[in-house]
Amino acid sequence: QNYGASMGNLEKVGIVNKTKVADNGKRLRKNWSSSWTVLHGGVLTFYKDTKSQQSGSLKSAPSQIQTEYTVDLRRATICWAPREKSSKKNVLELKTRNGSEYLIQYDSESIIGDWHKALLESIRQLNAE
Ligand code: I3S
Repeated sequence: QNYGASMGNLEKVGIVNKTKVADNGKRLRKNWSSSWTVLHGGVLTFYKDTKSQQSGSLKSAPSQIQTEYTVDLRRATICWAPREKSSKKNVLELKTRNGSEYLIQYDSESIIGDWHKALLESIRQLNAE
């Protein structure tokens, strides 16, 4: 995969904190970690913990950077998480059509606000197709 060549089509990329909280409708125990995160073509991809990747090698080829979660945004919903979902600030709640749920968080309000807008826009475009 030529990462450089695909950059032109990227809708958004950055680091966020995330935890999966449900899988197929089943509650999961929270496990917050930071991830390189890519929004592209109606799919949100979280890559494995940036800390473990730094202790490995940042020089590793993109093919060696492991995907943690791939989230199909078709018929997903995104909103600010209700206060009871987390004690953290600036938390987004992403729910997929097949009953998976993720919390996405970043201390900077402008950064998480940009993710919110980008995810809303991506979901809106998928709904319009
Ligand atoms: O919703 P919870 O159970 O209060 O979530 C917290 C726990 O996941 C906690 O880990 P333990 O399961 O080891 O207690 C995490 O360290 C916290 O970050 C979680 O709460 P927040 O409010 O940070 O999402």
